[in-house]
Amino acid sequence: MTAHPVAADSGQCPSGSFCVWEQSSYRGDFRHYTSSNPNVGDYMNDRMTSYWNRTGKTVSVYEHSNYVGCMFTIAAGKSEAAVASHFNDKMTSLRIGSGC
Ligand SMILES: [Ca+2]
Repeated sequence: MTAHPVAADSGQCPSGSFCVWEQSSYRGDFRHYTSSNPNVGDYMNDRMTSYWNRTGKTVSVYEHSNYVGCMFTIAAGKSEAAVASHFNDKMTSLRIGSGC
């Protein structure tokens, strides 16, 4: 085990994107989004565990498709190495540029 703080790879997560990883600490399967997405699709559906918001805007994430079931709002620049357990592996849609 290491005590080093974990940080997302800025090379993997481009500026201007909302980045999502399937594992904690910005690891595992990865997608990044530059616009709102009403259904992230099978690859990332119900899998988000860590994220980094590099859009420069507020992002909101939802448990269901079409922005139904607000989970939480993410400020510009914020990242989390692991979302709260009750939000883990649930995100299905995301909105860039607005909270919920
Ligand atoms: Ca879901």
